Order: sequence, then structure tokens, then C-alpha cells
Amino acid sequence: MTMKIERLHLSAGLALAVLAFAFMSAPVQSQGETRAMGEMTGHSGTVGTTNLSQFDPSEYLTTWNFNNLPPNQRANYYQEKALADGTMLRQYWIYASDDAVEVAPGVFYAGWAYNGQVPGPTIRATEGDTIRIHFFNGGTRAHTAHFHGFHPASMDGAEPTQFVQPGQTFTYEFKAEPAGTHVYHCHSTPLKKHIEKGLYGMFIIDPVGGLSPTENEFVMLMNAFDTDFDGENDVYAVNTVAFAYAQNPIKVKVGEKVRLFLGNMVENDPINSMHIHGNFFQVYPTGTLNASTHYTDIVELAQAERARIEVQFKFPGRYMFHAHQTEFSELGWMGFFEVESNESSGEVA
Ligand SMILES: [Cu+2]
Repeated sequence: MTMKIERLHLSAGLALAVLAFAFMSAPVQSQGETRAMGEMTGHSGTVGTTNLSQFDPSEYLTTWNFNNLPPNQRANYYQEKALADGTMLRQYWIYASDDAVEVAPGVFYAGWAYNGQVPGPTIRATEGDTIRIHFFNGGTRAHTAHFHGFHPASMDGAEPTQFVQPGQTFTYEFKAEPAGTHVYHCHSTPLKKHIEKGLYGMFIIDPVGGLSPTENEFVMLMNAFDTDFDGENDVYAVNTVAFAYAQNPIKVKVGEKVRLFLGNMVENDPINSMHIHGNFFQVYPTGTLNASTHYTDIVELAQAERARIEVQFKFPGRYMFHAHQTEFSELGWMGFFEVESNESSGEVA
């Protein structure tokens, strides 16, 4: 893996650093001019910055139903209407296209994206709502939008007869159920290629009455990119950009409940994980039952598996989170929570 990055680095002049964690016994393995930064910081990282104007991982954390857009723009992609039975009709305008995705500073992946971003837009509803997806294929291959959850076979988007050809549209409609932490993705063939290229997103269904109150909700989709197309991933991340939350830590406060909607859409590797330092958390597999099954500091997820995680930090400070497949963390899947004191005095313990 290191060799591959090195080749990429040398051939394209790209500045992706692959450096060992300071706490690991292995010597620092760095390349060229990236060595100096690694020795200064002692952590894995990248040199330079990623252009976040197309996709900002920090913004993605709390964006669902296009709530990051001003109302006049938002209406182009999302409209909601209360129905007589108390549920909502939620309509989405989703398109597929061929898009370059910057996964590390200067490293552009030739991806396929929903609405120009990887992961695609997060869709969030309450159980029983009507989801209507107006799907347009603006890409160069046949694509679909296949949702996990209950739906009629005609809405599955997985049969060859259901593949939406370039320039064509299809409207998916179904009830949002069951409540849980789900995903959607393209189900065109070859499936592996259509997923690894970036056609996936999070689909969150809240139970009627909502989840328990919390101060923070964050969407985290673990993904990876085979930037030299040899069948092995070169860059790993949560939310696409390598080390995004190492450069811009996620800010929370001591004692606040932090809810993570975590999914794994990594291709080429059968399993992925998330470990949070200095803490233990509750795990709700697939988010379907309102009962935690694990109180742990690591959760493993197979391909397309999801979990809702709830965590509270006891102490202020900076807490690392990363895949405990340590190779993945060194190649980008590592970040930090920046936990601030919750005292109104602002005094830090
Ligand atoms: Cu596709």
C-alpha cells in the first residue's frame, strides 16, 4: 500500500503523506518532502489543503435534506409537504454524474457522484413518510438509486430492466421504513465498480416521535478510493477527504450527547471499524431497535453495514478517532473530537 502511494506520489507529483502514528513502534515511513511535516506533527497527515468548495466534510456532518442550502436553492433539490395523515411527503431531486472528487490535497479521483458529491446527499425522514426521488442520470453509464429499507420490487433499482440509462429519469416512491440508519447506493452492474466510484449516501429514518434529544448529530460514512485502479484502496476516509477531521477537529462539549450515524461503504476491503480514544460508547446496530447492544470503544462494520452510536465525553481535550485497521487510519481514516469544557465559566479542567 505504501509502495502504491509512493508511486502515485512520484508519478503525479502529489503530496499525500503516509506517516506512522507517533505511538506505534514502527519507524516513520515517509516520502520526499512530506517527511519533515510528519516528524514535526508526529501524526499521519497530508501536506497542503483540500479545496472544500465542492464538498466540505465538516458541513456534511450535519447536512440532511439539503439543509445547508438557502431556501430558494434548497427548493431545487428538496421539498416537503405535510399530509392529512400527519406524515410528510418528502421529494428529492437527485442526479448522477461523472465527477472528479478531491480525496486528499491534489489527489483527484475520477468518481461518479450523486448531486456532484461523494457521499451523496443525506436523506432523512420519519418512519411512515413518503419518499419520492426524482432521479436523473446525467452520467455516462447506466445508474440507479437503490435504497435499503422496505419498498415494492418495482422500486428496487437492482434489476437490469430498472437501470436508468444516461439522459433518462426515473421516479422512486416508497414509504420510509423501518426506522434506522440506512444507506442508498447505485445498483447498476458491475455493482462493485458503481459503489466504489462514489454512488452512495446515508438514508436516516427517525422513529415516530423522534430519537432521544441530543446536542450533536453527525453523519459519518466510511469510504475509500482506489486512486490508481489496481483493485486496492489507496486513500481511506470518513466522509471522503483523508484526515479531514484531523485538520478540522469536530467540536463538542463535555457531557453532551454525541450521536453518530455511522456507515461503511468501503469496497475492496471486507471490513472497517471505528475506535474512539479515551471513551466508551453505546452501539445500536443498524439503528433499528432503540436498545444498545454493545458498550464498547470499537465498532466493526462490514460492507454497507451501519450503526447508530451515542457517546459522551467525560473530559475536555482532543480525542482521536480512527479505523482500528491501522493501515486504513494511516491512509486517511483518522480524525479528532475537540472536546471543550461545558462550564459556563469557560474554565477548562
Ligand atoms: Cu451506477
